[in-house]
Amino acid sequence: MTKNKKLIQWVNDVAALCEPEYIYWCSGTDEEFKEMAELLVKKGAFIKLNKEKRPNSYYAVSDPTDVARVEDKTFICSEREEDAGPTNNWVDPKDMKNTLNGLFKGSMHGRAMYVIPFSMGPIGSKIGQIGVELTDSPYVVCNMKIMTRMGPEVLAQLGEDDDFVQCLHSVGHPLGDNHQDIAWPCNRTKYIVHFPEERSIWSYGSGYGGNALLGKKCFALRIASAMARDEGWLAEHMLIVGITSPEGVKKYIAAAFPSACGKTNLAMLSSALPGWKVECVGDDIAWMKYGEDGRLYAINPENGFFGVAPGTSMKTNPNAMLSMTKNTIFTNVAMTDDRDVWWEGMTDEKPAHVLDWLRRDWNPSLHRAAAHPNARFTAPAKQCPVIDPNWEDPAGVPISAILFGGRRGHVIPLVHQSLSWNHGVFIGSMISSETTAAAAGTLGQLRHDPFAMLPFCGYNMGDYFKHWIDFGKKTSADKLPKVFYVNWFRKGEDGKFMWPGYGDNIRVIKWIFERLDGKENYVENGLGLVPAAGSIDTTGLDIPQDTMQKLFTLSKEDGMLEVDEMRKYYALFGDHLPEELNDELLALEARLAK
Ligand code: O2Y
Ligand code: MN
Repeated sequence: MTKNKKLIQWVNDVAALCEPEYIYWCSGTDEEFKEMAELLVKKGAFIKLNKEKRPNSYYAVSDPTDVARVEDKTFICSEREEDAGPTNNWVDPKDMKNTLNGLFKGSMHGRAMYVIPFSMGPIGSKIGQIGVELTDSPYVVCNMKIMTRMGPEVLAQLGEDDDFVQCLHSVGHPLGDNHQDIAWPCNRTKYIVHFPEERSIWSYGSGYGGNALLGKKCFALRIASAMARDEGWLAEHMLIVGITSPEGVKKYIAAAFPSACGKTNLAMLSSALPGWKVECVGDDIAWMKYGEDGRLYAINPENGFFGVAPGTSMKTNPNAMLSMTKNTIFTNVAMTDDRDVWWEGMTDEKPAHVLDWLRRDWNPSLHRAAAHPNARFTAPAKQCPVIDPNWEDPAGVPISAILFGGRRGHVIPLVHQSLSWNHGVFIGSMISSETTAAAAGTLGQLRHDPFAMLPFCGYNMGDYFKHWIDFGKKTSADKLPKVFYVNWFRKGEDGKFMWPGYGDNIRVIKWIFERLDGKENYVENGLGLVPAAGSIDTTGLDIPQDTMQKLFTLSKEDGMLEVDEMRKYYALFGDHLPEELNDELLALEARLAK
């Protein structure tokens, strides 16, 4: 157990509120995972997959109403509304606590309350943080075991008086005398609530993904971004990769893309260019602090991948496929007749029969998907064949470049480099992307997603921009990472993607690598520095030169429309918009007008 007084008090207070049948302190061992998984098998919540094909792996399907993050039910309840800002839902914290106390009262009746002590980041890392999740969901316990470092070592690290992030979760489905449990308990009423000043999270009604695995989006991004603002570091929605050139030079890159824009694919990229190697530190979240040498160091706070299954295959992401061969939980995919998993895009040929994610018989003649588009695999990061040797270095890895990107069919070039740090912050604030199935809501609509943090910033986005501007002043310009914007998704007149993407993205990374070494391989267009003609290595690629050219064209008219749109967007932030960003907008307008 623990001697931490705040933890003991909090566990007692929550137990008094939620009235669970008993309290269980998780050890985080492999044996516990197996016991918990077997319990879920008995409840009908897990199916054990074929042990010859997927050892120690399980299959779950959720309630059809509980399949994605619920952004409209996600709240940042800061003391002042202004501190949540115009991009977050806000309710007065006292009112929200009243609502939540009502909902959580007795919400764990008939269930265990699991205490999950977890570390985000290698235990003992100065960049890492500790949290404790209290949950009534054994599915969450199993997933947290994969996604975080969990168990008594964390409690030992915590000490008697240390603070930790309080993460309270209930599926909101108490069991009364006459109520049988169901495979995926949840509640139509959902609240994902953050109290940034208290560093606490209350999540009610959902058992799925980022709504329920509270170490991930709720803690590692929303609460951590507020901590990072207060303490002078960065908590970002970024993958981290190590890139080694054929000459054996290695550099680390962090990259922010909106949800389901291929972060996991880039994080594990298998290079189309001989001699180039990509190794994965993390696929979703980066925490970054300055080291004593003035450079920026990043850790992956997570211990596993919660990746999108549909579209993942041995062609698109072999390393992800190989990461999930064992010890993996699959949610909302389809199950084959020999108790393995399948999803759209996994194989060229579709299986003749599967059970779909709604447990219905499915065959290829039915014109509907067998897996939910946001179906997920939860797999240990250490199983990734290209996991970076330094991925658990408590000191982090030194970051040489930051990439921003989005899913943009038009206008935004394949790659461009910022002209300065402040201009880099400007292009991060400029990200907009077509929406995907990762969050509940309409698909395919263009929305602003600055720094890919729109759903994840735990405070006023205008202040977040300012934090980035100020952050760049804390070291010398030569030590700051260089900033780039990439767009793999530009389409031609025929509506097809012009760039092949996936393993060929290494060609763009190679250009970036050369820029980091100071190669003069660029020209200026209005947006920033773009590759000079012929400076992207297209060896072995069947791509016409005029397509390569079109990947970088920017008409004055399109550029000016972007400026107008950004001006409207910036107006949302009022006084909170740093003047440096307004200056960058005016400078862009002037460059385009030339
Ligand atoms: O959390 C979910 O339910 C799906 S969304 C997600 C999952 C893993 C990594 N990133 C995301 C995201 O929305 O960015
Ligand atoms: Mn993400």
